[in-house]
Amino acid sequence: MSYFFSEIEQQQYLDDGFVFRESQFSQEEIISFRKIFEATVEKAHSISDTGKEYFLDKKRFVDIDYLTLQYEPEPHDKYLKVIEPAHYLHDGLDDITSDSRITDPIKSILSTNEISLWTDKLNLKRPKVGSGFGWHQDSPYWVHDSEDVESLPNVYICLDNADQSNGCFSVIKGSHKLGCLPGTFDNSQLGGFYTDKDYFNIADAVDLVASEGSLIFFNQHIVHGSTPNNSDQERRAYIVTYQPKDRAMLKSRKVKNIKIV
Ligand SMILES: O=C(O)CCC(=O)C(=O)O
Repeated sequence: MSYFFSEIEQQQYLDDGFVFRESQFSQEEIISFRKIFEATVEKAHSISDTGKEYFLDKKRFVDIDYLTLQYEPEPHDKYLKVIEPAHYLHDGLDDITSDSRITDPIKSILSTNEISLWTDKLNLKRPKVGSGFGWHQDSPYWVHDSEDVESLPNVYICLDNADQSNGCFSVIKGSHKLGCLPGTFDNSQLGGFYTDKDYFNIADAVDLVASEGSLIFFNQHIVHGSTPNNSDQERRAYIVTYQPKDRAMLKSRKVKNIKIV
């Protein structure tokens, strides 16, 4: 079975900057993914004390070797928000990143059969405490470290049903065509990473209401974000970014080619 993009999807990716595939994994697989996700979170908590703590805009971060843990802002600063890169903490994540339902469409986007990992992260967004992600692009974070920022497609794997109430993923349709956009200037430390709202059209925002097991393939330049999780439901996501084979990963500068299955 292969899962490459159809011509229509290929065109959609070019035109809109994303392709949404509903319910790609079975209930059993989702349960197994969640177990891996939560074991990874537990592992991250268990080693957090060994890392170097710092604060940016009052948000707490911990670096442990190549790993960065980002915590929710106060008063929820005991809760993890993001773990990146996550695959160091659990071997089970390797099976997910090499699953052909995920990698075939990435191969379609990159027009190559051989790919490697750029980075991967777990976004936790816990019930009632999970904060949002302001509108931003990923490319400005990566442009100085990647040898080719044009070749870094992402996939967002939905581990829970998500809608507006728990902060589903949202994109500005078509904004990937604008390339790397200017950040905001508000004297904060992280402001430069949020996209200046004068450079995109908020009317083009699409909330990607998704059921668990859905996949969202999205371009590294697309402006995206999400609102806080004010509900009592989880909204967990695993986001993986790929590149052509034999290229160094974002943080470690090691190469992690994806095995061909
Ligand atoms: O998890 C989300 O809703 C957004 C994540 C995101 O924008 C990011 O990790 O760059």
